[in-house]
Amino acid sequence: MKKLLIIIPWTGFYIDNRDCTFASSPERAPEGVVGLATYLIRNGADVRIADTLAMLRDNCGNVQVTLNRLWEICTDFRPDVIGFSFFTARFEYAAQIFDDLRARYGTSNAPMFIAGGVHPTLLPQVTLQYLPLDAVVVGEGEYPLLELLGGKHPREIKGFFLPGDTRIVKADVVKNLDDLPVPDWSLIDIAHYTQPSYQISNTVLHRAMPVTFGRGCLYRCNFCAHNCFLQARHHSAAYFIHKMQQVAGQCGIDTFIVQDSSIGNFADEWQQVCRLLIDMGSPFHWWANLRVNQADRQLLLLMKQAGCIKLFFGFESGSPRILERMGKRITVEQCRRAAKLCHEVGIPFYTSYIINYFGEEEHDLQLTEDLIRETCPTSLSVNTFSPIPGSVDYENHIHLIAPYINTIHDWTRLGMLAAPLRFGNMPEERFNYWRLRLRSLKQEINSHETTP
Ligand code: B12
Ligand code: SF4
Repeated sequence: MKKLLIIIPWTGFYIDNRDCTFASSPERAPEGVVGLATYLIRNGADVRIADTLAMLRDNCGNVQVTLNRLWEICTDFRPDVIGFSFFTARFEYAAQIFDDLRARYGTSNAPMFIAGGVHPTLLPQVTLQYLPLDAVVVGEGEYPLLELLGGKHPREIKGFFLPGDTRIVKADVVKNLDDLPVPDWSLIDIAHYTQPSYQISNTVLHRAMPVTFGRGCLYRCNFCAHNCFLQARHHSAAYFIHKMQQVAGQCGIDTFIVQDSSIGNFADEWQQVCRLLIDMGSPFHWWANLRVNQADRQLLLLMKQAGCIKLFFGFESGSPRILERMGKRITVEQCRRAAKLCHEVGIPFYTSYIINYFGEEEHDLQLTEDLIRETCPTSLSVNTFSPIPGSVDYENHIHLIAPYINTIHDWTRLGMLAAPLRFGNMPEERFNYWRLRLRSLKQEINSHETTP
């Protein structure tokens, strides 16, 4: 079998950043890549992960030192294939690393260079335009990579997209997630990722690891790319409990981030998970995302008993008109009800909002402020809208975005939700006023999280 090195690119935040402490600026551990590598290894492949994000942090933001270290890994491991894994926010940094490696390898003895993940899947041609790779993989990586490492030519493998190709064929998805092994976290630096961090755990510090119950989402909100290629599926309850136990043992933690789109998408199965946890004496703390229309008292009571210490809701806007435009399929009344239930049941809850949406008026932002004040979440985040690749809004408004995309850095800005585009109906100074005003509510209300 061929040898594969998967590279996780860094993010711009850490470049030259000597001061960042883990508690203020951490990352969540990369479960997707670690799970993928574990699957390939269990099937006989020799795979390593070069987590340049953790490496750059350890090197106090020094890119050159990190690239030298990466080169040492390459010369020591001698991979046949180097695969980059990235979403749009890290496109630019994947290119930076690729350019460096290509120059170091020269033309002879270079491994095959490929890429996979959200961005190469959504935009294979754009990926190849900026990164002259040998191929990209469209869709889930498990099956195509196993075939490649087993010796098949990429042309014969479903999911591979090569330079010059015009037809995109997605790789087959893993239908039964229970067929996948539990991620082997020893493939990356466990100690690094289990440091307590505010970014990971918000207002109260926890040592927590991610754990995914299902892939994809049942919804398709216009601004979101969550189900861009991941068909919705989930583990069985028994497998998921086994996964939690294994990860807790491997990483020495008892707290989990259930990073699914919404655990309410699979409410019956999630209740089974909760009952199994309760039967075990609720040994773990965990938090998860939930859509407001899926919140009900019974579910919340059960989840609390099963170790749920907080919930995350996308309230998105206090304006019914804007919610409608977003295709979110929730109502302001459902937001109020979800908040009320959390207060009554005693589960801290975090809400997020999107501003700068199409046709937004100051009046809509006032309604969002009213909703925040009325529902009094434990904490909140206010995100500026950008139409990210993979979303309906990207597909429908590419003509508005295209003039602003001239370099690879512009792609990264778009992926970071930082495109310099205003979609609301108000002058820039009024938009800035509202952004600061809504964000400042976080300080006002963020004083009452209950620790478990
Ligand atoms: C967990 C997560 C995070 C974690 C990342 C943890 C980590 N280190 O991996 C955190 C919280 C840090 C994060 C941050 C952000 N995220 Co995020 N995140 C996710 C989430 C919810 C799950 C990712 C996941 O594990 N998926 C499941 C696994 C199985 O899929 P996967 O990782 O893509 O891997 C599979 C394939 O892609 C492929 N594959 C992956 N790598 C490779 C490599 C090779 C070589 C090959 C062949 C195949 C391959 O095989 C894998 C197994 O099947 C996704 C939603 C989603 N649907 O993916 C959003 C998502 C990726 N995030 C998104 C966004 C926008 C962001 C942020 C910009 C948000 C923000 N406001 O700041 C930031 C960017 C931060 C940064 N600077 O990089 C968008 C990306 C859209 C896009 N076009 O890029 C998504 C799709 C969510 C959404 N709602 O739209 N995110
Ligand atoms: S916003 Fe939430 S519910 Fe809507 S598509 Fe994205 S993950 Fe699914």
